[in-house]
Amino acid sequence: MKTMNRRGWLAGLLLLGAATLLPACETDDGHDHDHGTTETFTVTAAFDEAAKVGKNTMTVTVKDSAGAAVSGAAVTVDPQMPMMGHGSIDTPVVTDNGDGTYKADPVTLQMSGKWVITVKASKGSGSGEATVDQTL
Ligand SMILES: [Cu+2]
Repeated sequence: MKTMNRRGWLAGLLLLGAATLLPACETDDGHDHDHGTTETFTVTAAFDEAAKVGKNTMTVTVKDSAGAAVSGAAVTVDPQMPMMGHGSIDTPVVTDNGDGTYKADPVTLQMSGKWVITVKASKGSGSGEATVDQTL
């Protein structure tokens, strides 16, 4: 009798454990069917006006693999002069326009020569990157 009761109690405990674990698994599966995979965003970037030595602005566009605009992404713009091994004196501030485009300001290219601007965007499991070559 005692053994039966203990087994019953243990079985109940196991069921309780399974019941509490199950909803978490279902929520996780239902939330993201591509769990563990990544999506590639298409990232494009262009200067708003002809690039010059000094402060510029750029507009970045982010689209998902279906071509839909991606707003709310984390976007970074990093101008570098690879031949000289230095970057910009300013870190561009990126503002979300809310329509899949982002404004980067200032994109400061403080000297003439070859610049490579690396633009990265990520949101959730998606990410993308673009580089813009600009010689001044
Ligand atoms: Cu330089």
